[in-house]
Amino acid sequence: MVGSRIMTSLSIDPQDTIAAIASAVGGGVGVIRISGSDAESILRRHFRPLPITLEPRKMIHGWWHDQDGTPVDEGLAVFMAGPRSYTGQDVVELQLHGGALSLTQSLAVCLAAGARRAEPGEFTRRAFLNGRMDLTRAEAIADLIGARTERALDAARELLRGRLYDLAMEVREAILRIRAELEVNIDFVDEEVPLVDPLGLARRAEELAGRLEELAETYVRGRLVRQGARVVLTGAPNAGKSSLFNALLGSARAIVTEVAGTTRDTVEESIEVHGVPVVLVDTAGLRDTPDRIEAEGIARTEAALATADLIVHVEDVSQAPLSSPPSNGAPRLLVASKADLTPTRVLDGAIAVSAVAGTGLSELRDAIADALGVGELSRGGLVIAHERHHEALVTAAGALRAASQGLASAAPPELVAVDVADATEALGGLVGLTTIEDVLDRLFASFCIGK
Ligand SMILES: Nc1nc2c(ncn2[C@@H]2O[C@H](COP(=O)(O)OP(=O)(O)OP(=O)(O)O)[C@@H](O)[C@H]2O)c(=O)[nH]1
Ligand SMILES: [Mg+2]
Repeated sequence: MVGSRIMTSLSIDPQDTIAAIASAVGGGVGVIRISGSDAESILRRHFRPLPITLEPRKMIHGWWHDQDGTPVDEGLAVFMAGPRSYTGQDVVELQLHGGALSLTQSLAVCLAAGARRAEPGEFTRRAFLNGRMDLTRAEAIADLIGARTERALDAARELLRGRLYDLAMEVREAILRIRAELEVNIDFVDEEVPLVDPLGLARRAEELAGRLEELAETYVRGRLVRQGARVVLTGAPNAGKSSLFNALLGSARAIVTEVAGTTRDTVEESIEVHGVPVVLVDTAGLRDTPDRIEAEGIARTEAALATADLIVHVEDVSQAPLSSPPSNGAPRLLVASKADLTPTRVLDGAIAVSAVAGTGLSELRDAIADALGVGELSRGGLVIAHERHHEALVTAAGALRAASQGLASAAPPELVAVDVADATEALGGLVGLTTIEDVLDRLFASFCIGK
């Protein structure tokens, strides 16, 4: 069956040679990366001058030439012999000038020489398949590149340092020991060999489940830190949404006027709230209107609400009530705006904010973080930021709890062994000891090309 073959990290990736532009184009220096058995011969054919014997990891200065021998660009080349390279194969990296057109021409030379254009994440996939890194570290590399806040970067670094890998392997070892002791009870049940105390094993399984569950609980924060959240501002026309949007952003991005119905289109900007990347969305005030443009804006507000992780509903308490907060199932915060003016009414549970005076903004940020479930994010420390990791931890912990219950209630050891094996397998899958191929397809598809 295509796409569901079980593979292990021992399977060696195909030897065909891949190439890609590995840097963001337009910078001063551009990097082309080539990996595979032809990497060295492509370098020999197209880079001059080159010494007779290439010293691995030593930079050489020269010119990159096309198939007719015409110089394409000047730069540096480095050869890394497999298996001591990023992918575990022979790798060549060229540092050329970063222009989009010249890099594209230089890459075309590699393709004409027989290399294939690399798929997104294909270099890292090869690194994983060749045992250069486990699956969690491969994911860390994409996280590191994509991190939008310092907290997200911290989380990616911890993953890249192998913190999750080490913990998963340590717990897996402990489970394998339980499994071995359980085997004694299965194999020697009718003999004179002393059996292992099932209650002791139950306690150990429970303790391991607790460790995994504690880590799994960090997913609420970790997911937010990695993926961010959408916070949508709503309220009646003139409530002060755009003013608040600008105040949170720290710049006059959205148009503010005293005319009700100023904001037509939704406006989005990224801010950071307690380490979480937040996309803040300003919307058109909700009301019945004959104006076709404003009505289209209101339709867009409704579309924005459908994707909100949190709604911040703004009410001008210097005016009579004009609107009630929309509901779409997302959590809601109430803001009493224009706190510098004399309020005409009290809004229970609302955070008083003045966009003009700048008061109440830090309370609002705290409340947004609380409502999203961020809590106080401490620096460092391992947090679970991937659904795949969360699922594996929850599965392993659940299987351990089941094993523990079985042991405590004197269930047949053969049945307990099944749960123990499930827990081992979940942790093995987490680090990539055994991996389904379509998991790899999905995982590496989210990478950028050249990585
Ligand atoms: N005094 C005072 N006036 C404010 C404050 N916030 C907004 N305003 C005024 O209220 C009016 C409407 O503000 P906007 O931010 O455009 O309101 P809005 O909710 O975006 O309105 P629409 O886009 O029309 O839906 C403007 O005249 C603002 O100057 C505030 O904190 N204090
Ligand atoms: Mg507005």
